Amino acid sequence: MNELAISYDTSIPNNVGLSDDRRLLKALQKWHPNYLSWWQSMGPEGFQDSMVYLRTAVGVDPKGWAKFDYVRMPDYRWGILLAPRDENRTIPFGNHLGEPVWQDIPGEYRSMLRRLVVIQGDTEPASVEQQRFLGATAPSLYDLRNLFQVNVEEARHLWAMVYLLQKYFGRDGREESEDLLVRRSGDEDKPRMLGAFNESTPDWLSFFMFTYFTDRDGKMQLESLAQSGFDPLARTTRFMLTEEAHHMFVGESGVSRVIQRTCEAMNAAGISDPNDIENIRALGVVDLPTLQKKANLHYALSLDLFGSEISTNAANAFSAGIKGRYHETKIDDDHRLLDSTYPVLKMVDGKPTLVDEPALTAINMRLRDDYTADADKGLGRWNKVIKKLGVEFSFTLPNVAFHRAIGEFANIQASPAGTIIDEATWVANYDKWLPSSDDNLFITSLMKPCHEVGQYANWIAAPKVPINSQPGDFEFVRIAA
Ligand code: BYC
Ligand code: FE
Ligand code: FE
Repeated sequence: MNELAISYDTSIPNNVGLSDDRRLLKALQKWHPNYLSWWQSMGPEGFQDSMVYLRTAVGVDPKGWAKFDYVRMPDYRWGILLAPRDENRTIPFGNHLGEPVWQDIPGEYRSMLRRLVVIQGDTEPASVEQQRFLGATAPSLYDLRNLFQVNVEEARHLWAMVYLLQKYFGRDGREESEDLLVRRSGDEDKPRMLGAFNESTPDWLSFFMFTYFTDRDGKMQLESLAQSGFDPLARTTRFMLTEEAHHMFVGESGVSRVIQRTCEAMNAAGISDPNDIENIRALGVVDLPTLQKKANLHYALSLDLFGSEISTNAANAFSAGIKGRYHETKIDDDHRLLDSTYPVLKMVDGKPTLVDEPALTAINMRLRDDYTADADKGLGRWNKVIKKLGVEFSFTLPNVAFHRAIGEFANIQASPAGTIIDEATWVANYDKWLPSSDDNLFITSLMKPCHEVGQYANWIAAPKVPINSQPGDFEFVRIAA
């Protein structure tokens, strides 16, 4: 079988030989209508009959894996695609270091793997649910198309995890697959599993911040799972990462375009003080301090997705060879972490302090540090846009102790600068650090659809980067009447 090509000989495009595995094919075909009814009821609201200029994966060859064409979203070909198999691959870390990777699940690690696959799978449809009302207020057809591109691909990521569950976890896997369609983002009785995926994504600034910060947690987690000794998981997540890059691009370029528009409007109006909020807002653009507050919120929510700084779950998954570290094979150490340490930020005598801890239990902390470094780079690029336009302002990531719900800092309050503060100080200041109800009202007031070809809402600049060489005035969505 040519793993680089996709077969279309069943209703589910795939490069996993589905037509030779009747049992699995049957299980997936049984799940498929339930999936479609989830998409119809919880996927993008409206636009289901519109023709959207979408990228569809048609192979896994890094040199050319996608084609672009107009598709109605319900007709999108959600496929099962795994990166090509490397016959000589060995487990790159943990107690089984150097052994050939597993093509099947070792019995002793079954429940650990199942939990990780289910958690990963849960986040994908959750994000689609969170974003389902955004189409109505899209600032352009270009942005509308990008939203739907992200949505169909997150839904494909659900397929990726459901494939693993149904192929390798038997009856349990089939039950978990059904449950993935039952939980709902933000639902009181059946919420999604992780905190950030039960928050709402009420406006386009949230969407851009989410795809910048939260999809980047996705990248880090998928990179760690891409190292897995369970080869089907590694290969699945590797291909997901190919799609993931676009999601973070949508976030980074989206925020960048908002910044650009704000600075240009300030310059045109002769406003130099970025804190002259009232006059800046009167121009119908988003003041930079409000964007910083949005970034504070989404960064803090995303940090929570790394779990506790010290975690035996993470240590066990590493030792078992199930979940590695970011760029595991490029790290210069023993890849077993038997007696090394890692500096962990902990509360000591009421102050955040770096303490050396066994590296094995500090895996989550390490990944979170790698995430922070990765996330910080985009802020540097945003700041360049501001500087170039001559405005004096720069974005900074808040301290990791700020506004946390998981781990060392869950029970304290800290300022964005990282000073531990009492409850009264927090209450007196949080509207300065996080979007206030006034800020949200203002943002909501800007969220009017701009669905004219080649037009962009006043608060966002036209894009610089085309989609598949199509410029900003291309008809990215043909909206059905
Ligand atoms: N919310 O040992 P601990 C993506 C629970 S995003 C609620 O500290 P562990 C995407 C934890 O479950 C990537 N509960 O943590 C992005 C545990 O509970 P149990 C998604 C939380 O297990 C955008 C207890 O606290 N993928 O793809 O080392 C759009 C103690 O846990 C949270 C993954 O996350 C929380 N935030 O690490 C679309 C990869 N944090 O089991 C998609 C798979 C912790 O004791 N998941 N808890 O009842 C994992 O690797 C790990 O489960 C976590 C947590 C990193 C999430
Ligand atoms: Fe995803
Ligand atoms: Fe994503």
